[in-house]
Amino acid sequence: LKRVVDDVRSLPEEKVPWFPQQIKDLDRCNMLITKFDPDMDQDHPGYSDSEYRKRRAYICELASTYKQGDPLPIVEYTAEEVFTWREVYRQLRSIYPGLACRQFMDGLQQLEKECGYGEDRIPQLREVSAFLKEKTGFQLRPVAGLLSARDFLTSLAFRVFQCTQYIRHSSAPMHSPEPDCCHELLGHIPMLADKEFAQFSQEIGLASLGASDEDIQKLSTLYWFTVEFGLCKQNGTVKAYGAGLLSSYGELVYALSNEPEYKPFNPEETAVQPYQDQTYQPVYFVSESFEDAKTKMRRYSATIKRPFALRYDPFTCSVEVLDQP
Ligand code: TIH
Ligand code: FE2
Repeated sequence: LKRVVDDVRSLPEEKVPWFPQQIKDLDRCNMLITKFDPDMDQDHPGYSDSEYRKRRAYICELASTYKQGDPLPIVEYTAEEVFTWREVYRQLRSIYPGLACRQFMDGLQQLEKECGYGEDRIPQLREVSAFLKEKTGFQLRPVAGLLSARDFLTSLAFRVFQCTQYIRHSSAPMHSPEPDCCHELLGHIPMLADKEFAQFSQEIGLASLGASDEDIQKLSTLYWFTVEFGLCKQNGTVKAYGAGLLSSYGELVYALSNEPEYKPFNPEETAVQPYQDQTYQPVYFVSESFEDAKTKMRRYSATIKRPFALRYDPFTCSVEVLDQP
């Protein structure tokens, strides 16, 4: 017999890490990693640009004070910022047709038609969030920088995608080691407009709720090699669906050249593949199709041991915890 429990901490089992059960609990999931901070990292292209750092601090402040349900902040981008965006958009747009997967192209075309995507302006998170909500139920939330893996994955369980709102430094438009609005808007958003991909993303999120640190590590590695750097076969050719590729001209071209190593996507193996996040990946995982990736991922998630079952209720945007003695 299953029983709905109000708070997972009341379960008799020892030490289940806290996790949000309602969408507004995401206000507590904001642990940042200061890895690529232009204020701390001497190798950041914006490190010696005080104007850039001031701008980043301002935009990050908007995210830090954001609460679930607030209207998303509007940023008036400067001419220099729009210039960087234009550069990124123009270059990437020209190579997408041969290298990006079908689902990405569909999403991008809809965004260009219905959501003001183009090289002349940087789309606002607020309008993009409204667009996605209608397509797949995903909504956006502003974030001040790189989140901890647990907090980032957790939000996916609620179909919430955490987005940075600042832009990369103008000196390095073709690749950034950290997320920025080009990465979110060009890499992630078109994919999140696809129903099947949205479901795939939410399932990774649900698998992460209350998981051990070790399982979080594996799930975030799986996330890395699929949602960020995944490749898949389509009509006999390999295409990119990972957002980290689709927002970096340099790495997109490299990933689909014959330089890097390809391995077939297989969650058990992929989950323990070491990765680095400073530059291009030496290895990518290729799945036979989206359907294939989803099925394999689902099978893998089912092996993560937990003393309870979870059910997501889309009407209340909350997670029910089912006790199973
Ligand atoms: N490398 C990506 C880009 O240049 O847009 C950004 C990131 C992807 C994954 C982590 S950071
Ligand atoms: Fe990303």
